[in-house]
Formats: sequence, C-alpha cells, structure tokens
Amino acid sequence: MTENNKLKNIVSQFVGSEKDITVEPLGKGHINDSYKVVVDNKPYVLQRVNHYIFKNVPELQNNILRVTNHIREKLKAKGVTDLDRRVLSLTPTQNGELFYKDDEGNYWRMMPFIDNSKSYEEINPELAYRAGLAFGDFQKTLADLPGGSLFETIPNFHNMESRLATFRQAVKDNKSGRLSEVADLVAEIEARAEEMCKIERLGREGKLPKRTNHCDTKVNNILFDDSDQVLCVVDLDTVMPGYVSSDFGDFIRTGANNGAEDDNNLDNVSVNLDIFEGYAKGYLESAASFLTDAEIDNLAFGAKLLTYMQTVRFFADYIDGDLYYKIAYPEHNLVRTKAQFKLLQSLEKNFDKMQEIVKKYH
Ligand code: GN1
Ligand code: MG
Repeated sequence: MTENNKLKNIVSQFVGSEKDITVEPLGKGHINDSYKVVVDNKPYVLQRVNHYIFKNVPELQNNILRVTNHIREKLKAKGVTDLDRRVLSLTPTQNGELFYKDDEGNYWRMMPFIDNSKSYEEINPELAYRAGLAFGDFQKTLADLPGGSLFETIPNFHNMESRLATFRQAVKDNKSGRLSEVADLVAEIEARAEEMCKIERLGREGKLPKRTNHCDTKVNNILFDDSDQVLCVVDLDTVMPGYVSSDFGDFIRTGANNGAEDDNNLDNVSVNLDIFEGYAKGYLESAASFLTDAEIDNLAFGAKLLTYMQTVRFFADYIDGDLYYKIAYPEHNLVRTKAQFKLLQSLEKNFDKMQEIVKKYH
C-alpha cells in the first residue's frame, strides 16, 4: 500500500469507507505528525501521536476529552453559539474510541479542522494582548475542572530540576561525541542552574500552587479568525498540573522574541518588550483575580525560566544525537540552543523592566 493509501485507510477508521478522502501534510510540530484531511468536502486534522514521547495515549486522549467538554459547557452557559469554532473536539472512531491504533502500533486521532482560522509565528502587541486574555481565560476556565487532577501526559514535563538531571546525564554519556565543541555553553547552563530551580523550591515550600496549565503556550497554539479575534487555544496534549509562571513564560519565549526559535542570525534574537507588555496586560486582565501575589511576582521570572528550560532541552537533545525533536538539518538542535540562549541573555538584561511592566497591570 502506498503511504497515501495507508493514511486514507486510517481516516476511514474514523469516518467509514466509501468516502472521498484527500490527505496532505500540515503544521510545524516538533513531536507529532499532522495532516489536513478532507472527507466529502468536510475538513479534519489527522494526527499521529508520538507514543515514544506520550507513553499513555488513552489517558492523553481522555484528558483532552475532559478539558474540551468542560470548556464547551462553560461557553454554552455563557451563551456562545459558534461552539465548533471556539473549542476543539475529538472525532471518535467507528467503534467509538478516541484514537485508532494501527497494525504498526501507531496511535492516530482525528478532529474537525476549524476553517477560516489562522495562527501566527510573529505577532504584534495587540494580538499579544488578545492571546494573553485567551490563555488567562483558559486557566481560569479549567480551575474547576471536575473529576480530579488531569493525567500527567509527560511526567515532570516543566520540572527544571528533572530537566537538569536529564541534561547532566546527557553530558555524562556524551552519546554523540559532540561535547568537546560545546563545553562553554555547558558552563553557561551550570552557572544558572541553582537560580532556575527556584520555582520547584517555592512549590515544595508551599508558596506556589499547581494549577491546570496548558504547558505548550507557544504563540502558534492560538487560533485567530479572519478579523484577528481569538477563536480558541489548540494543541492540548500537555494540559496538566503546573505552575502558572511556566505558561506565562512559554508564550513570551515564543511570541515576544524578535527572532525565530531557531534563528541562525543571533542579531535577530532579543525580547520585544512591547509584546511582553501586551501579553502581560491581557493575561493579568483575565487571571489576576485568581492568582496569588507570589505567582504574579514570578511571571517575569517564568520568561527566563522557560527560555532556559528550552535551551537545556534542545542542548541535551543535541548532545544525545537528536533523539527527541524533529530536525531539518544536522546542526539544527545546536542552532536552536544558541538562539534560545541568546534570548535568555536578552531577558536577563531586561528583567527589571519586565518586572515593572507586570507591576503596572497588577
Ligand atoms: C514541542 O511539537 P510542539 O511544537 O507542539 C515540545 C514543547 C517545546 C516545543 C519547542 C511534547 O512542541 O514542549 O516547548 O516543541 N512538546 C513536547 O518549540 O515536548
Ligand atoms: Mg505541542
């Protein structure tokens, strides 16, 4: 069977056979594989969930079902009518399952595609403000999710202590033999390690609560409509308990960077404080009512933390020989590491200004 016919066969597990099906690649994810599918003129997203990374796909899908059902109920109660555009939904298989496991052991899922929508890699302060409102609202909406804690789809996902332990193991093993070229950068990571474990310490001391976080608040995980109003938050694989500084920080890392995540030209990379301000304003407008002072005090720190964490993650993967992230060329993870580290340095330089901005909107 050709690759395309295999994909069509998978789609038919969800929508039945005897349909007119087209499939084409979609999106920029580093982990899952996504396709845009059209079935008798109706568009869907088909995804192969990376089960080497998400080790329990049934629980992951169950999280998404709980989260999307809860958001939908709340939107309904508010009188929102275009529900299919305002929250994701899962398309079950013909057998009523939330995923399909193929003969090769791959896990697949399908969702209706939200038409006339777009996501941005680069935004402006006004869109950042709208994204801030949306991610704040997302956390607020999920604060009273019934049924107990969500399943941790990747254990210790945004835990800096655990990320550093993994990094140090990678350095020790030096699987790829690349370590000798990057010793200076290893020293830069180690020099900040203690500071960057602050959130974990505050959590243990009972000074910061865990809440329901998105845990992948990249700028391109917000869908906007044709008139640039937010439709919904997407990519719900990592919604799980976490500290809010991490969701705040990951948006700044991706949305308030003047350069790209993997920019080859480090001169492009620095924090854009206008975007930082737009996001902080929107986020606090939605979320300040339920956040503690300690959480708000640590939002700007979250921007440094998540950028440091991403530097460490890309770097560990480079040293391991590129086992985790999809890469487009052999040095890609090193380029990403250096670009994230450059952004971190810019955030460090501008930290006091960022703290002032947060205070202004609190
Ligand atoms: C991965 O594949 P994507 O773009 O949704 C990663 C995030 C990283 C991000 C870096 C499960 O997300 O944690 O921040 O790449 N997701 C996972 O761009 O590791
Ligand atoms: Mg993701």
